[in-house]
Amino acid sequence: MTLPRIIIERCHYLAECTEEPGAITRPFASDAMQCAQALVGDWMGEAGMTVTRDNIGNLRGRYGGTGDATLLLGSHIDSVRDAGKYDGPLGVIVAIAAVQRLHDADRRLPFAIEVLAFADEEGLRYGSTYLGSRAAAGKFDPRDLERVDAAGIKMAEAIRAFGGDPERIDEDRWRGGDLLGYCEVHIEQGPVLEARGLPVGVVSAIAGQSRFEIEFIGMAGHAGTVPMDHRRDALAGAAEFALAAEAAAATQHGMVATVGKLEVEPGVANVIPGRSKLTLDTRHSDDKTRVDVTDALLTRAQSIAKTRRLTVEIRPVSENPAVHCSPRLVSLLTQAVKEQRVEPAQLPSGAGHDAVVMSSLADVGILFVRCKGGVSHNPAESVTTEDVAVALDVLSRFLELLAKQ
Ligand code: HGY
Ligand code: MN
Ligand code: MN
Repeated sequence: MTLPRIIIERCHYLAECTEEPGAITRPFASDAMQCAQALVGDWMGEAGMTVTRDNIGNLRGRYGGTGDATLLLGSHIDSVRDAGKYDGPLGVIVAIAAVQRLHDADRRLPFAIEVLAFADEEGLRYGSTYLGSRAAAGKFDPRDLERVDAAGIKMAEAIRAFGGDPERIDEDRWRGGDLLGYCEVHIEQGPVLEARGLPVGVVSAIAGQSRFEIEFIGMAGHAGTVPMDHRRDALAGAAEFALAAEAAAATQHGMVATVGKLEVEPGVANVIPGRSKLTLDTRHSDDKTRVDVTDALLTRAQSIAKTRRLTVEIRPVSENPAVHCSPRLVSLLTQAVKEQRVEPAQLPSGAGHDAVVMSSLADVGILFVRCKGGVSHNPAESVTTEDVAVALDVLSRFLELLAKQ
């Protein structure tokens, strides 16, 4: 079986590691993650890598070189709920395959390669993004250890149960000497490459992202007896806010705003909702635009609460400024794409990636792979073996070009 075919097969194997039979849901520090790491660890070993797991739970495969510097490759192997097979895993498995090629040819490059399978990029379990890459980049916020999941389990406990030591996450930061950069292969999760008939593209920049938790507090009451003008309906407030977020984003080219999660209490048909908790995710490639629209939305939340006689609590969850990929890595990736006789397209990423955090540690580059209909965060996510073959050849060529520098 060819390596590209093996890559696709491995993404399918990894999809079996889930907390929800019939769907792909692989949260941070879960049994599903243990299952995935057992597979990825084996594949790293087969490619001649030494495999370690750090305290936050990242899996790290190292393939030595003849020089002291290291190139980092990788992506994440956690998922959103009811995810696709490729968001994250494709990048890790293509990176392992590129090392496999070197190992099979008994080749060592003038630098080491370390493949990082990050433990939590999506933030599904604890709401905070990039836990794995933050630990590796020395940007982990210990206050996150206090976060509690839906089952009431603190992050510190989850890390301990998973085999890590929450007191020693600081030791996960990269201490391996000079870095040549961090390069991530990832599905595009958008429609551009498909529209242009291209198998791969090189990412120019990653949009900035703000994430908030917003809670509206009103008054639970009897659905049959409280007149409409006496109500303090927390869900109606949240609904008005969600539509305001949609409208605000629509007025700014390139802006997106999403209310992705909404919890309602007590969540009973004949009770006026007393509390509603929602998430707000705003993004734009220009940080000032993102911050201005987001600030206006938070002010709108206050005015909605005032008009509806609600109280509102606004809690920041995370903020990541826009990140520009390294011109050096962009140019090497572009050269490698050209050598596959593919038109080298450059495009921005609306999705966040571990490269956002890794950019604090090293130059970053991302190679996008076309995905069908641009669909992602959805079980319908799909790529072709042919496009994966191009991506693998581009990555292999990128390694050679880097070795020549
Ligand atoms: O939300 C994102 O952009 C990424 O999938 N974590
Ligand atoms: Mn994702
Ligand atoms: Mn991803």
